[in-house]
Amino acid sequence: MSRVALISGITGQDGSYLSELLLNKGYTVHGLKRRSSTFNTERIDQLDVHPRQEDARLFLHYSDLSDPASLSSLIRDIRPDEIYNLGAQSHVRVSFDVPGYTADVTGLGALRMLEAARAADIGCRFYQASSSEMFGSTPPPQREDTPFHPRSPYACAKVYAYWTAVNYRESWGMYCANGILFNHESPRRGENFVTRKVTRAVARIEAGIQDKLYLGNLDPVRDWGYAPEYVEAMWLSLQQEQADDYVVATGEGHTVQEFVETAFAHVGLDWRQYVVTDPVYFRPAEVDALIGDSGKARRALGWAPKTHFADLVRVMVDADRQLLEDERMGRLVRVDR
Ligand code: NAP
Ligand code: F7E
Repeated sequence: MSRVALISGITGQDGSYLSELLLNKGYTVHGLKRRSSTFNTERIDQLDVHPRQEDARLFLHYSDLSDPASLSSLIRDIRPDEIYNLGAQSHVRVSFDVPGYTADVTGLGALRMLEAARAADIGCRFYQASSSEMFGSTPPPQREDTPFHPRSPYACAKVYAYWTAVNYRESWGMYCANGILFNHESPRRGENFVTRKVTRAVARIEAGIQDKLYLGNLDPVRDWGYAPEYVEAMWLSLQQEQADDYVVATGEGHTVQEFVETAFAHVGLDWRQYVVTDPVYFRPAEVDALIGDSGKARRALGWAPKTHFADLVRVMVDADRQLLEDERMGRLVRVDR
């Protein structure tokens, strides 16, 4: 019998890679997709398994993390072995503009998923996509026992979701695992996160269709890893005898400016000629430095990052160059995004 997984956030960066991973492992995958006025399945369209096909193993369902009734019936009907809660309003800067919505979806959404799973009483395992943003202003290196000091509505919501998952483990004996994920990126990263904003701009500037790149604070340090490797850690976290919480990180820190320099240098351009500071991208409270110690995940899960900073930047810039070329040639299928 094929194992069954339910993924919230299946249309996002991580959801798309996790779907591929689980389908390759033989799982039947159900994804929770929210209603939007434009198509939002671009990242999983290449999986293209139509539910009418006899061998279909990928199914999408309309639901929403703000709608407890729909979550309950979904979990009751699907009876998943594993639930991955990746859905969130995940943009830190935006969370200052929509704090209530962020708390509802990113924080309470996790509670709603957990409560629906508990009520269904099906013994499923639960993964919560927690964030290094929870450490906020606590200096690096950060690991599982580092105190949280969140600096945004997003980070506060993630702290709530983190402790709720721990609480369901301790109170109800449910298998709940938190991944404390440090920044992870890929060609599928949303276009308004800094890495993708930069790599997309580099490709467009090289092609002569953009002349400036407006950015905020270039000083923060981030620990940037490669998203397909981080979804491996998610799956591994649910395959252990005991549920636990794990930092997932490369252990390498780089400033935003270093990312910018490396990306422009990859196509032979000097970033100083193109980058303009725009305070609109500053945050009311910044997180200065996040660098994770993933020793526990390495020991317990046998997980280790493989892609390092310079390769990550190169992969992302080259993917955006390819994407522009595909668009120019009128190619419609972009399976690598
Ligand atoms: P992402 O690309 O922004 O994807 C977020 C997903 O959540 C999308 O599928 C989105 O749907 C969905 N979503 C948003 N609001 C929802 C709602 N009300 N109901 C149901 N689904 C909703 O994020 P990601 O980078 O893949 O990250 C996955 C998870 O890991 C998130 O929880 C994020 O906070 C967390 N995380 C990410 C990082 C990172 O560096 N990437 C680091 C730490 C933690 P649409 O496609 O319709 O927008
Ligand atoms: O910003 C600075 C910005 O938005 C990184 C999410 O996946 O990782 C992500 O959150 C840094 C910040 O990611 C711009 O001020 C400068 O210091 O790419 P970001 P993030 O805030 O680190 C964590 C772990 C998550 O959990 C989140 O879900 O870059 N920065 N100029 C900029 N950032 C953006 N977005 N845009 C700029 O123009």
